[in-house]
Amino acid sequence: MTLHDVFSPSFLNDLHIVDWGYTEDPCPLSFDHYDQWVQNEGHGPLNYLADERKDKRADIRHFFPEFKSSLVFLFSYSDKKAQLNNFYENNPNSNGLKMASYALGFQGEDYHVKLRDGLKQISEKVKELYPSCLFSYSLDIQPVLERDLAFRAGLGWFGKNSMFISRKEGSFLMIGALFLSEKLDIKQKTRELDHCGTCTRCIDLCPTQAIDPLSKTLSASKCISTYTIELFKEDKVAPEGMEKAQGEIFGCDICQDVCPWNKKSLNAEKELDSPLIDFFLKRPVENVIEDLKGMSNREFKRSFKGSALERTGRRGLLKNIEFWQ
Ligand code: B12
Ligand code: SF4
Ligand code: SF4
Repeated sequence: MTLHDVFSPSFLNDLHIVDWGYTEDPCPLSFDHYDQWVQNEGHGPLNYLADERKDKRADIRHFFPEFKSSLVFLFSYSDKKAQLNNFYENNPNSNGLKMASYALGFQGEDYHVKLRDGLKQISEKVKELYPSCLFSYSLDIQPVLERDLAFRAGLGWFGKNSMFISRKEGSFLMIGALFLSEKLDIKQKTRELDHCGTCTRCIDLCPTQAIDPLSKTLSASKCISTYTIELFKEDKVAPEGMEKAQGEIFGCDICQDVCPWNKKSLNAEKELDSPLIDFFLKRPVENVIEDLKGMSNREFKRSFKGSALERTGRRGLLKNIEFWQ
């Protein structure tokens, strides 16, 4: 039995994994690129990218000293993206507000929890083959440059919109990785080339002009995603140009929606059924606001527990929705 047998298509499919790769390289190729971005204040209000955790990202061994190898996984939510587009375009009850599609992926559960469980299941399988192996993992919040890690594992490239793109799967993907204290008997994939070519759609169509085409990074303070997910208080000023966007109340998918690499992987087979849609996207906006105002923070937490929206909270969402009134 090898790892390739363990990672059968049905096992991976159940965990929403559409591709995976392997690398033994603990150091990002683009740390200097990231460091320069921080020096240029690209991180804006996201202080956790610029404080003492910045240098930790230079080497996975700062985070997991036993590191010898990593298995990197691409978790897709493009099915939900397709259903959400279908809802916006065809459902007469759509109130015009929009939500980042990852919030609806993975059965509507916060991916930090849902995909962590998936990574745990995988580590248990790997442990059957490598019983003395130690494990750690990275899934968004750890001090790891995950796009670079996925690049080192040969799974895709960095688009000009700074998204990590897979030729086969597009960019509606989350990246999750397991770190192991042993090397595995797996051949590393060849690193991917840049396939953006002369396209500039994401740069041209970002409403707030947040993308720097040369460095393929964003100015986080100009990005709607920062404003609508990371800034929780009502007194924050929205980025200039946000009024040209499309009703975003949690995250922003625009620079992915316009990317040609996302066209072929989207296929809406089923209707979207989600309590987040029912509450936020189907009712008159005044009713949504009224209900959020009438709730306590605790009631909000209880109603949306386990979803990605819990992070931004009641006040943050009210700030975002009122922007569109
Ligand atoms: C901070 C953060 C944000 C910030 C800043 C985003 C940014 N682009 O920097 C904000 C809040 C804006 C944000 C928004 C979103 N985010 Co976010 N975010 C992160 C986080 C926590 C850190 C990213 C970071 O370090 N940024 C600093 C920049 C400089 O680094 P970077 O983005 O990794 O980019 C690298 C490449 O650009 C590379 N590079 C560019 N050119 C070249 C050329 C060469 C030759 C080389 C070698 C490298 C290279 O160098 C950079 C440094 O390594 C990661 C999770 C993680 N731990 O990595 C998730 C992550 C990037 N986010 C993710 C997602 C899904 C989103 C959103 C789509 C959510 C939404 N719908 O609103 C948006 C997308 C916005 C966008 N276009 O990037 C996913 C992206 C998956 C993917 N397919 O790329 C990640 C990886 C989380 C995860 N575990 O899946 N995010
Ligand atoms: S997520 Fe939205 S605001 Fe941010 S860079 Fe992409 S299009 Fe621009
Ligand atoms: S829209 Fe064009 S330039 Fe932007 S990431 Fe996609 S292919 Fe690259």
